[in-house]
Amino acid sequence: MQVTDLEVYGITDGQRIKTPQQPWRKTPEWNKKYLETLTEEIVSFKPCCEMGLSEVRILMLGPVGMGKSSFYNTINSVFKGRISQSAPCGISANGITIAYTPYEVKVRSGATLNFRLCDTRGLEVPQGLDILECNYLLHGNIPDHYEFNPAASFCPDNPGFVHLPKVAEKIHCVLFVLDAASVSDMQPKLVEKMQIFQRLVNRKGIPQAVLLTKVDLVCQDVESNTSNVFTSKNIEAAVNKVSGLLGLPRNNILPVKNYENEIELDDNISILALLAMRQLLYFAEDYIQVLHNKLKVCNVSNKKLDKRES
Ligand SMILES: Nc1nc2c(ncn2[C@@H]2O[C@H](COP(=O)(O)OP(=O)(O)O)[C@@H](O)[C@H]2O)c(=O)[nH]1
Ligand SMILES: [Mg+2]
Repeated sequence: MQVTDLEVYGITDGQRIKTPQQPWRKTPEWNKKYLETLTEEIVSFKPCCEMGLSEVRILMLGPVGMGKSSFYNTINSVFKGRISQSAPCGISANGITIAYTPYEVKVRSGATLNFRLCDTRGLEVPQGLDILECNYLLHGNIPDHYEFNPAASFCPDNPGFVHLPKVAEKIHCVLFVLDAASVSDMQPKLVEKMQIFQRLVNRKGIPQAVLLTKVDLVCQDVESNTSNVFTSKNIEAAVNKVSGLLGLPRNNILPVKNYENEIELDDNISILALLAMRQLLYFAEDYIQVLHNKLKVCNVSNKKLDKRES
């Protein structure tokens, strides 16, 4: 007998149970304590105070309907302690989101957390956000709440163009949002557009990650319990696929299941969303550290130049 695939089952009380699979990404045990730990870490997140930066901006980019606005709603729900839908979401031909909105997240006491999830117009081909607009967004030139005009690109002549953006108005991490169900048959033109955007983000040295939404739609085990996400072969395959497609390390691909049908919070959905959120804050924090070090070097060399000139 040649064994090519072996699954081991145990029998308990006459029921057939499957032995647990090895996770493809390890995390501590998912329970209330872990949820509290993640929550506290995110609440206590503080970007570099030496640079006078009190909050970081994470820009969500991706095609319409992928779950960008829903991700903000999910994170906001976790901290609000109830399902919340402040960002309009749903399905519409050209997308429901047309404005640049840096959403804040508040805890129950009313305190605001030190990051903003920036929602914006979808990335469509041939329409949608264009590369120049993306550049202005990254650079902080586009004012908060600006409504994109599908008939004309944003340009420096637009009223409200921020000519000298502060570090706090720039983007500190880019989050490409894709849904797990559609990654296997993405339009080549769309992939190409995303890669062009990626090159721009890379050139600016801004960290990037991918949020892989709707994991409940590609695996029944995950649909029935979100905590199965890191043992699901389908989700692992989707993560590998996106990692190859966009040339990013696998730990930059963050699976989530957004709140969309639920009317009560679910600890497992919340834990997965917070794991993604914490990772994004780590990326932004590392970037700001690099910026800070660069500024220090620039200041030292400027001082040397000043001395030589005087
Ligand atoms: N099943 C499922 N549906 C989702 C998930 N995230 C978002 N959706 C649904 O996908 C649709 C589009 O979401 P939306 O947040 O408006 O996408 P956006 O255009 O990227 O902002 C909505 O009907 C959501 O309810 C998810 O994780 N699972
Ligand atoms: Mg939206």
